[in-house]
Amino acid sequence: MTRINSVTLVIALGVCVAIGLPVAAAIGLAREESEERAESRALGLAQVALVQGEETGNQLAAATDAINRLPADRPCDREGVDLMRQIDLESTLLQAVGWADGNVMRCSSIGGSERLFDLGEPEMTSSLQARIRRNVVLLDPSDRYFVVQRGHGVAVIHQQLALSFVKDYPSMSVALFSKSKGEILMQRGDVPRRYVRSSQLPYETFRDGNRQIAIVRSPKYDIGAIVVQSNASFYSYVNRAALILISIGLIVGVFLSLLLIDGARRWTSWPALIRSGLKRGEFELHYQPVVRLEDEKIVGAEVLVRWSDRGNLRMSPDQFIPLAEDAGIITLITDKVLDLLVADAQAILKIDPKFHFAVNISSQDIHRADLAERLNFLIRRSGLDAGQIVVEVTERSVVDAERAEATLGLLRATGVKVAVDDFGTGYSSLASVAKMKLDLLKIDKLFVGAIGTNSEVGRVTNKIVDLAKHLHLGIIAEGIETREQAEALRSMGVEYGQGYYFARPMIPHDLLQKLRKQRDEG
Ligand code: G
Ligand code: G
Ligand code: MN
Repeated sequence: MTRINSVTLVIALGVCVAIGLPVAAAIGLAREESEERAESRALGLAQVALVQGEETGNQLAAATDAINRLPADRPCDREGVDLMRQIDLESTLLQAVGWADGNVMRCSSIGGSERLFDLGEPEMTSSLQARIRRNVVLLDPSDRYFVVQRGHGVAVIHQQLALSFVKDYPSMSVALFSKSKGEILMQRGDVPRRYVRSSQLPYETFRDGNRQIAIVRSPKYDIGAIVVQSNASFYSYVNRAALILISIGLIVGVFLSLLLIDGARRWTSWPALIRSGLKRGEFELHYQPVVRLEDEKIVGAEVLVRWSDRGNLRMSPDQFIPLAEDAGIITLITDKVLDLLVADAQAILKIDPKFHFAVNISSQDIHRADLAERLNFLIRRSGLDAGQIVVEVTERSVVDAERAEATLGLLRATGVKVAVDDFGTGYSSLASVAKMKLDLLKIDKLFVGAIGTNSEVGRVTNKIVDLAKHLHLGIIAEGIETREQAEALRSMGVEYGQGYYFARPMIPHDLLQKLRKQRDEG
């Protein structure tokens, strides 16, 4: 038990490691790759911002040049305002244009010549003599505009228009700055001023803690663009993904471990339960009558073990027989069956002294040295003739080993008959069965069920019967459920039959009653 548990633990750990390691490795790689990517991505975005800034500069220069060409004595007459509206319409990055004298915009594309706007003092003057105001209120008091003035020409840019593309990158901050002043002109997100370094380099990238910074500078205008990729939030995405993946890995690991532990527990405790069930007498025998097809008289029975606790079936033999085989304790069950048979047989023999018993044994029983001895014991104690005992071996167990041949030889020397059970469901050829010098062949219910179905299997049934007769093997057909099947088998020359059509497996009491009735009817 403890050994199994530690084995289970090791397997469970192995499963966790097997799942956890690749996940962790994948995340490590993703993280490394994401650092490289952060750099090139930030640089690329800074480039985009700069191109946008330069294009704004181009439109601004063209607009202010045109406005500056207006006659200085009457810039705000109809032609002047029409020109401004025309420029406004045609420019994609300018919100409005106007003509200013000092700090007062006398006419504009938005206010015509009627409305004046006080622009306030310029905050800075660029190296190209552009006067810059960053927070001008125009029509709506809640909006702030970026206003550039060259001579009399004024161009209005919405604070964030030039940078609007970054809204698609939530972990990114971007700014346009003045190269000569080191001042931030406009920004989206938060770009600390200290990152805006003065340098002649066209571009540079650097890291600050877990932030990736990229700067590009315009060769044409007094502007540069800076992008701050806040890796913290970028990595928090990676970390979140990692967390999810690792959790999934762990959950799967734990789940698999539980399955393993559960499996191991079954594996360890079922044999224990079977052992204690054997000790407590929870096993009993049922008997399924075997009839002679010719007259449908019961001539014997297949002995079928049942595991029940005070009448309640604990587990079907289809389940516990394989479990016992895996655990290597099937021989204990076989011994129990033989013991129980000694007790049951005596009463049966009193009614029918020639009654046959067919006992199922497993492939492990065949490899026992003491099987023949156990059968001899049964013979002595029960008063049965050896020839009244049929040992049913499965097809696979007789064909696979040389040792099987030796044991079967010993068995036949005691005089018991040997039958191949479930014939046709294994892999053996009839020829290899013939070599084993068996006595009987049990045709599996699969073939019996196919009788009259005009199927391939149905035709094989005929062949098996023919070959068995050719090899002088007796035949028992099992799983007979209908009169048609019984008749068809009889007409093929099959001697014995077994199945629900005649009788189901029954307790000894019922078998005795049936046999008494048969005897009394003559
Ligand atoms: O009738 P039943 O459902 O019991 O049969 C289920 C399976 O269990 C069949 O394949 C049958 O051969 C097998 N079986 C029944 N009793 C025994 C037994 O005592 N020993 C072995 N080895 N198999 C048995
Ligand atoms: O493997 P073996 O032949 O020992 O198994 C016999 C099994 O076949 C038992 O489970 C028994 O209950 C079952 N059995 C017996 N007669 C019939 C039958 O007529 N039809 C079906 N389907 N099963 C049967
Ligand atoms: Mn059987």
